[in-house]
Amino acid sequence: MRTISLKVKGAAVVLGTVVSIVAIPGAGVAAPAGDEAGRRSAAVARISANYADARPSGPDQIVFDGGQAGINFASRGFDDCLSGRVCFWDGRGFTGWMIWYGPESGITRRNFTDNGFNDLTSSWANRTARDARWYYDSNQSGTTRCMNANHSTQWVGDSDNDEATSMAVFTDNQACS
Ligand SMILES: [Ca+2]
Ligand SMILES: [Ca+2]
Repeated sequence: MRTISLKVKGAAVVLGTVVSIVAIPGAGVAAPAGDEAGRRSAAVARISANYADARPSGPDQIVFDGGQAGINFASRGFDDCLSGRVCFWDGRGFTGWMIWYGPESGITRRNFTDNGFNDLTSSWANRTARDARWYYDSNQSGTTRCMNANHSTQWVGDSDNDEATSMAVFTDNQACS
């Protein structure tokens, strides 16, 4: 009886630890919710002030170039990337900060350095009918990875993590593979 009781207790402790690990990171930052909201509003203010054509669009969003691009600072998942857009997330699994470009007909080449999103990408979605690429360096140079039309990846992998500096969207779905 005593042994069983101890085992149950041990299991409860382990379960409690697992729950804590899952609950704390949330968007990948071990900070209370209030601090996270403060960090987001500071980022909105900083990027709005420092980048051309940027303006706040709600507490957690910035749009650039009159709506041709934007950052959602509190993305919860893939569905935040609307159809017709190409999106890049700071976090794995389509979470955290998300920069988007669209609509499809208006996207060509972009430098993430123009939008305060340099070297952050950990997951992406190409929700257009056109192939696209992202690049390690500015102006579509350096190591590059294909983003096939209507594809996404939840994790770019250790070696490609936080490297993306520019991107391009092509005119059809045959440009890369
Ligand atoms: Ca990242
Ligand atoms: Ca880079």
